[in-house]
Amino acid sequence: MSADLLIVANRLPVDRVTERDGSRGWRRSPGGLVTALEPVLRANDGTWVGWPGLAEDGDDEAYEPFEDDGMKLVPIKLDASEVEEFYEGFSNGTVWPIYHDLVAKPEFHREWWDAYVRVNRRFAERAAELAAENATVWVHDYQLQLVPQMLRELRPDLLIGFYLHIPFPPAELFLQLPWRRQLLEGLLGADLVGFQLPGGAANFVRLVRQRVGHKTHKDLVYLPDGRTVKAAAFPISIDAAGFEELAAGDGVAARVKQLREALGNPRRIFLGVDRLDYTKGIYARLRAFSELLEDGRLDVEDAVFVQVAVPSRERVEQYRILRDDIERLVGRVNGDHGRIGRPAISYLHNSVPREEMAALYRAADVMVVTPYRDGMNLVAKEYVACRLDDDGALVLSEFAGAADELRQAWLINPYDINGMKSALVEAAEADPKDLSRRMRAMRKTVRQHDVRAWADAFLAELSSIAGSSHDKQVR
Ligand code: GDG
Repeated sequence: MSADLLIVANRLPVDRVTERDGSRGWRRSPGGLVTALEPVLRANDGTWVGWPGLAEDGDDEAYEPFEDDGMKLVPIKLDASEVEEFYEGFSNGTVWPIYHDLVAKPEFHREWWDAYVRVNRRFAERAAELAAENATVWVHDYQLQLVPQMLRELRPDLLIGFYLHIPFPPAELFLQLPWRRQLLEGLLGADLVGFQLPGGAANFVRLVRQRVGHKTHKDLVYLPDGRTVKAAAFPISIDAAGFEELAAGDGVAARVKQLREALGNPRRIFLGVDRLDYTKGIYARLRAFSELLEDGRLDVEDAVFVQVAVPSRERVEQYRILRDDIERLVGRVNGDHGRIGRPAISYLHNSVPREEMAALYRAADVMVVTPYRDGMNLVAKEYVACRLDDDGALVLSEFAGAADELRQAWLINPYDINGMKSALVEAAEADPKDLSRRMRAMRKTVRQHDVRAWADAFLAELSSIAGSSHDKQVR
């Protein structure tokens, strides 16, 4: 197998499942990234390299390369200690909190770092084996920041792009990392390093200049070996047309009615949908809502908050503590304010199918997205795409990447509970004309900048770099 385009990401776009008859198979895990990359992969006879999400379990067949609906997939094996040290440890216990403004305290463990290096090398070696001569390799996200450099050492002929889905922090935070220099050098193995926002790209270039000592000019880094690395922003998006189509389905419309009825036909439904993560600000938003009930500015007779909290990283202690805190709060608020058959907060600790997501988006009068820091936040864009009648209100944190584009949302500071409370009330009581003006503008933005445009822009920039270095060689 030799590929002209290789996607290297921590996770494969499929989950391992056990069928009723006991046989093992794969199920496509739906997500924006697969939707964006699938057509590009098909057109270029591409291959996706990633971890299938299992701690090694003796199911050897799970690690054989295979095809799923025309996509070539190559699984990478992690053993149980690597899942703990590389994935839960260094990726989610060290890098994740530092890159998200230290919302939680990061831990530094040298054995976590060793596992991170080891697993990154495994990904790089596998990619080096699979890539055709002069192929393009697109590496994704914070779990694999060393892969670009490792891969370049093995295969200098490749064109390498890297995309970071989460924020890239300012120097003051990044410099805490004992392995800061190795991480910067790892990323510099790429020809193009993509970020969600221009601020992330600027943070990266500044750090490279100040800490690694390379010359830089605007978004370019000049390496001593003559190579140039470009750092630029490519804000990610969603399959807008796909969501519109889903939301327009008959089943979804019927489900919206059922949902409203099941909630007691309240005048206003507030909605939050997030992975249960401390960066998402779930606790603060539920507290703001509960204070509005206490203050009498909202009443359970006409307002309900639906919160879907998708289980995430459940073996990491901070995530377990967060879950307990949120669930204690939900219990208290429902105990204090709920009535029989009318909870104040309808809380689900579960993931829901895509159609149900679309129905929830359509049913919600106010979508509440309040992260303390978020690379982009696709939920905000999905809500907008599903508002086929140009109604509904979006309350959105200034600290989500999406706030750069969705300017017509009610933008809030999630640390300011009073400000958040006022925005929730204003959004719930807004004039329909105002809502429609705002939503029309946001829908236009999301439609114009969908996930295909994102992938095309990144890959076009990467191939223009190939073009210019080729010119240099020819001259
Ligand atoms: C990272 C960055 C950046 C959620 N619950 C269910 C479900 N979802 C889907 C949503 C959405 C996705 O998961 C979540 O994406 P977000 O962007 O909101 O957040 P992260 O998971 O933190 O993603 C983020 C993103 O990468 C992309 O670059 O935007 O900033 O942190 O698509 O719809 N889907 C289904 N059931 C659920 O219960 N089917």
